[in-house]
Amino acid sequence: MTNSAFPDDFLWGAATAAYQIEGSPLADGAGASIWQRFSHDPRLMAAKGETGDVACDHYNRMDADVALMKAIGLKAYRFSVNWGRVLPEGVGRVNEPGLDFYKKLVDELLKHDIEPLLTLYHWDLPVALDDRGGWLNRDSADWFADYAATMFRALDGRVRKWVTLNEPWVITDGGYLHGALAPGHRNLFETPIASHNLMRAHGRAVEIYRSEGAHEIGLVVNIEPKYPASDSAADIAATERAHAYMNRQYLDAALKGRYPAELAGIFGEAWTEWPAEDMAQIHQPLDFVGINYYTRSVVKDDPGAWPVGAAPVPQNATHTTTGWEVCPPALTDMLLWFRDSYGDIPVYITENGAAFYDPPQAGPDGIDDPLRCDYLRTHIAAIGDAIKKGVDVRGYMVWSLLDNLEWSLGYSKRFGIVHVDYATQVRSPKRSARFYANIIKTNGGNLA
Ligand code: PNW
Repeated sequence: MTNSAFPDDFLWGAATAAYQIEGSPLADGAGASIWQRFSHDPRLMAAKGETGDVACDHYNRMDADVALMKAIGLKAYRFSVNWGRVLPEGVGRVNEPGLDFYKKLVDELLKHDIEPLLTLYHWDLPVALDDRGGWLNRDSADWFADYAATMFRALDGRVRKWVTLNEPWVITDGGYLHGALAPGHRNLFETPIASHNLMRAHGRAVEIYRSEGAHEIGLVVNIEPKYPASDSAADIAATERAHAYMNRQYLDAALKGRYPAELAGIFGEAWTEWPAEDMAQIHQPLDFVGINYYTRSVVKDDPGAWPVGAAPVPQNATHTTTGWEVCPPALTDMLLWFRDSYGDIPVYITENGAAFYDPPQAGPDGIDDPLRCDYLRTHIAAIGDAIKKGVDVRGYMVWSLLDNLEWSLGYSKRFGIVHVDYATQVRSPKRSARFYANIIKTNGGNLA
């Protein structure tokens, strides 16, 4: 069976993030990040004692890792920059050795004909800025704009696709509401403030890009489509609230210049109506939107499920080891919803993938991971269905190239298409890497 849905220049790639793979977080003059502090605090880190100190040692193995990307046939690589490597105090002085690491990475990618997608903020805020209030400080939008301008001046042209933020919802829900992610706060009142300043930072960076840069810039959001558990009015209203909180909060702000009306009810006295100038600042034209898709959620009304009043209803389906339901058709639905709600803006699937229990030992053909192969096949087919229905999807980045530090859950959650033995740092492509290589080679034409 062939699937001709994918355009010839479709960008097949893989994604990672700095703190999850690089290691050497303080090397060569880098300033510490909030993930350095969080992972070293046993009260905060669920996987106690697991840190990004070494991770995949990518900081020292970058050349070999790019060669691995080439061997798989990747056309694109999405990575993030650790802000504090470049600006150890978060603002001001540039640390050239830190910036050099990313210049060399981009050179190496281009040398191998792999298109870089650079994410400016994948969660590692410099502690020097967290000590000044981090994302709760209104000045954070200016700090981020200065950092972004430094990166644009260093790399625009060689990097042609820029991402401001990765997943503002996860940053604030995990980092400021529930405390599961850095900086580990649990404060309803802080949450909408941090969200709003992140979006102001996004808007400022895009605005600066229009004067400093010449290519494309966008925002990456995680979208988890919400389905009602029944057709009762209460469950449908709960579904709308969950959807507004998790999915529309950031897309409506960036693409429509307003927050969903539901947020005032969800946050109650913690909600503020923000000035119109702020909303105009956030509402910048974007060249693309990156969407990270992992799962959907079926929800029911539950007043006890604070603060949204919507509780997930477990489904009889395959689940990943992070507890996420595998549901490819929801990815097609979501892409159609995105186009119908926000218009014909180009979309990249900037993350999609799954953690499963892989066999610990490689067989003669490497690590056999049939569930991950099936996950990739069915989700890529779901994207093909959306393209056939007219959604302008331009690329797909599997999460992740390598097994890596799954944030507070540590190293046991393996998302890689390449296995990493953390004791030896040996990389072994899994069957899914070969499977994906074949998808790339046939431009998605062989999904059987
Ligand atoms: C993303 N959720 O995080 C991140 O961008 C990656 O760094 C991470 O490793 C990957 O997905 C796998 O988790 C998410 O609860 C974390 O909906 C949580 C959610 C979504 C994405």
